[in-house]
Amino acid sequence: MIPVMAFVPAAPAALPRTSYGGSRTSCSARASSFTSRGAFAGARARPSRAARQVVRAAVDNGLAAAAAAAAPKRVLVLGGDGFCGWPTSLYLSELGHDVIVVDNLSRRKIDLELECESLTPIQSMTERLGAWQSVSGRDVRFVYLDVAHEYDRLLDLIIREKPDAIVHFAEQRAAPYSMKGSRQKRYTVDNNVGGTHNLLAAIVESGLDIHVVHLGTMGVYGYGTSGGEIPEGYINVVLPGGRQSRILHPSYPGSVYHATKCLDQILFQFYQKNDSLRITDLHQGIVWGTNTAQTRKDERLINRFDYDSDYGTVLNRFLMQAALGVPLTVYGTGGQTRAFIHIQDTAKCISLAIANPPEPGAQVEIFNQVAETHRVRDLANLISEKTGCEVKNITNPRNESAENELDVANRKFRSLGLNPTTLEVGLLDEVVSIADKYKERCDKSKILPNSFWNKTRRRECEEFGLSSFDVGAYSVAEEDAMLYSLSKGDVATMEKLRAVLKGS
Ligand code: NAD
Ligand code: USQ
Repeated sequence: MIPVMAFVPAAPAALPRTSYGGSRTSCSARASSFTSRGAFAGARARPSRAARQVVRAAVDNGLAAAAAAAAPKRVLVLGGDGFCGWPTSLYLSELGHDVIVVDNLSRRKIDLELECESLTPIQSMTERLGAWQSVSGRDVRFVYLDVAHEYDRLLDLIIREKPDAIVHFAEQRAAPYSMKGSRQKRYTVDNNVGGTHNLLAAIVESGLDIHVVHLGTMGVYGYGTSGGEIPEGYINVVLPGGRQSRILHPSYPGSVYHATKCLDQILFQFYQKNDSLRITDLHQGIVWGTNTAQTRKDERLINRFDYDSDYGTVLNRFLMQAALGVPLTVYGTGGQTRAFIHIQDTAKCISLAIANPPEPGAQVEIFNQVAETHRVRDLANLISEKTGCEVKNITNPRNESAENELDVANRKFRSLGLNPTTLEVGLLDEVVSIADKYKERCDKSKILPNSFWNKTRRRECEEFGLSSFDVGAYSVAEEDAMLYSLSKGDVATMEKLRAVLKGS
C-alpha cells in the first residue's frame, strides 16, 4: 500500500538554524537578523564591528542591497544577457561586485526561430558592455559559453576566475515554448537540467567553495495546492505512523519548463547533502517591468521586453496590448492567481541572496521571491479601467486550474530589508510608455497563443476560432500615427487620407 502523507499547514515552527531567524510575523528583527548571519563576510568569519555598522545603517535606511557592496565579490552571472540577468548584472556591478556575464545567446537565437524580437531594441553584448563602461566606469566581462554542453570550458572558467558566487539564470524559461512540441520539450529538459547539473558537478570538481544562487519559480509548488499559505521551500508533514518530518514542499509543475525547476530542486538537495555545496534557490514569481535604474542610464542598455504568446508574461503583455489598443488576452475566466515581482526587485533580491550565503553544511536555502499576488482578470480590469482598452476572454491554451487562490510567504526577503515595489500606477505607466514608444516594432500576429498544452486544448482553441480574433485592427492611435506619417504632418492631407481609409 502506498503510504499517505498528511500535509499539515506550515507550522510557525522554528526556522532552520540557517534561515534568517527573524520573526515570521514581523520585520522588527530585520537589522539584527541580517547582521547576525555574517552577511557580507563572503567567508565564514564574523564581519568586523565597522562592517556591521555599515550594514545596519544601510538596512535602516532601506538600502539593504547597497549594503552588499560592503564586501565586493566576484560573481559569475550565467544567463546574464537575458531579461532578468542583464539588469541584475548591471545592478551587481554598480554595487561594486566584479561581474562576469556567461551566456550562449540562445534566447536571441530563439527570437530568430520564433520570428519575433524583443519589443525594445536590445543591443549586442559588445555594445551593451561598452555603454555600461562609458556610463559607469565599470568593466563587466562576457564569456560566450553553453552551460549545458560545454562542461570543460565551464570548469576551466570556474577554476580560473574562482568566483565567490555564481548566479544561475541560464535556462529556457517560457512555459508555452516548453509545451510547443517534442523538440522544444526535449530541448528544455536537456538545457535546464543538464546546465544545472553541469554547474553543480563543476563546482565539486573545482574543489572551490562557491555559493550558487539559482532562479527557480513559484510554479514548483503548483499554485495553492497544499492549502493555506505556501511556505518558503519546506513543509512540515506527518508521515505514516505519526512521524513528523520537514520536507521539500511537494512539486506540482504545470508545464515541462516548470518540471525542470522541480528537477533542479532535487539536484540541489542531493549536492548539498553529498558535497555540502552552499546553495540558495529563489522561487520567483512572474517578473514585470522593463527598465531599472541602471538600464535607464543609456538607451544602449535597454532591457529586453517580450510580448509574444510564448515568452511574453501576462502583465507585460497586457500593458503592451493596452499601448497598442488591442484587446487584452485573458485566458479562460482569468481566475488564475499568480505571484508578481518588479524587475528592479529581482536584482535587489539577488544581491541580498549573494550577501547572505547559507552556512557550510546548511540545507538548501529557499526564498519565495515575490512581492504580491493578483488574479489575472483583476489585472486586466485594472489596466482596462486605466486605459479604456477592451478585455477579451479567450479559450485557455494551457492545462491549468481555471480558478485558484494563492497565499505566499515572503518573510525571509522582507526580514533582510526588501521593501518591494507593488503595482503602483506610476510604474504601470512607465511600462505602457515603453511599449508605446516601440510599438511599431510589434508584430501583432505573435500576440495570440500558438503553443497548446495538449490536443484537447488545441482543438478547443481552434473551435473557438482564435485565428478570427481580431488583434490586427488598427487602434485610433495607430491610425493617427500612420496618417500623420503618410501626410508628413499636413493636417488637411491627413484628413483626406482618413476619409479615403474610412471609405475603403
Ligand atoms: P531569458 O530567457 O530572458 O534569459 C535566460 C538567459 O539564459 C538568456 O540570455 C539565454 O541566452 C541564457 N541561456 C539559456 N540557456 C543557456 C545555456 N545552456 N548556456 C548559457 N546561457 C544560456 O529569461 P529570464 O526571464 O531572464 O529568466 C531568467 C531565469 O529566471 C530563468 O531561469 C527563469 O526560469 C527564472 N524566472 C524568470 C521569471 C520571469 O518572469 N521572467 C520568473 C521566475 C523565474
Ligand atoms: N495568461 C493570460 N493571458 C495571457 C498570458 C498569460 O491569461 O496573455 C495567464 C496564463 O494562463 C497563466 C498566467 O497568466 O495562468 C501567467 O502566465 P505567464 O505567461 O505570465 O507566466 P508563466 O507561464 O507562469 O511563466 C512566467 C515565466 C516563468 C516563471 C513563472 C513564475 O515565464 O519563467 O517561472 O512566470 S510563476 O508563474 O510564479 O510560476
